[in-house]
Amino acid sequence: MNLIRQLECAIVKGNTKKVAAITQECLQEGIPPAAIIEKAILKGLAVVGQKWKTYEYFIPNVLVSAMATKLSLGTLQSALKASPPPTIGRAVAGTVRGDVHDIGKNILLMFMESSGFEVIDLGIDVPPEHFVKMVKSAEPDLLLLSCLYTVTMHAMEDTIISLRKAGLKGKVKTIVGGAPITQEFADQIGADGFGVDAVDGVKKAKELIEKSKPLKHFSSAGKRNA
Ligand code: B12
Repeated sequence: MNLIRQLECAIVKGNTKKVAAITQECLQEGIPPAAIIEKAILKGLAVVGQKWKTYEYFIPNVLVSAMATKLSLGTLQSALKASPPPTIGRAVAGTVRGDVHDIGKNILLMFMESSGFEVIDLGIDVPPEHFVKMVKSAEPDLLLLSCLYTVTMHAMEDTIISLRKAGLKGKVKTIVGGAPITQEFADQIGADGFGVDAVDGVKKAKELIEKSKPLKHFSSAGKRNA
């Protein structure tokens, strides 16, 4: 069985003992991290999702697969951090209130970091007021909101409303994403951008940074003045 297929199986089976070593072997073979994510990790997770739908897997099975995914992503992240590109912007990110899914967000953040974004990850189940607090203190260019559970989609809108109430809506660009999110929903809640996947998310992030560049002023200490 080739390495990519081995990694996919390790994700599906939740093989937390072997997954990091197989990921390392993939890297040593020269397989790019993006290909490892797409061809092994995302494929494995799709199989997990299917098995859950057909009642072959239950929450504990999904949890071990999620744990294996985190170990694999951690190995990829260490490799990517070894040669960081120049910083092009700062982003605050999190999974919205009520939602604990973070695999997709973590993949997006890895892609963001390897594309030159400084990322402040607030984790999962983040209430709107915490996003607001962090936008005030960290002064990011972008706020990245993730959501996977349809029941929590309204928390994205709540977050954007809270930003507006705090007078921050025009100061930070908001990008939303996650399996149930669409461009239509993003427009409806007043987000500045939507990314269908991690690659598209980085593309949208770069576009928004490009557009807002002329408006930004930095002091010599690198802090934004306006
Ligand atoms: C793994 C998983 C879990 C794990 C999560 C572990 C973790 N650390 O994330 C656990 C077991 C904890 C879990 C719990 C639950 N889950 Co769950 N879970 C899944 C599963 C199998 C895979 C999700 C996943 O990681 N996909 C892979 C990632 C990479 O995809 P992604 O998140 O969409 O991300 C990509 C893009 O969307 C995008 N993206 C994501 N975020 C962002 C943000 C921005 C800004 C941008 C630009 C892009 C972007 O980029 C990513 C990479 O390309 C799915 C099934 C499936 N087929 O998706 C169910 C699924 C999402 N879960 C589901 C449910 C119902 C639950 C529970 C309610 C179950 C329960 N009864 O308790 C709880 C939720 C509790 C809560 N309050 O959140 C349902 C949701 C249905 C719905 N109506 O919304 C699904 C669809 C399963 C199903 N078919 O029923 N779950």
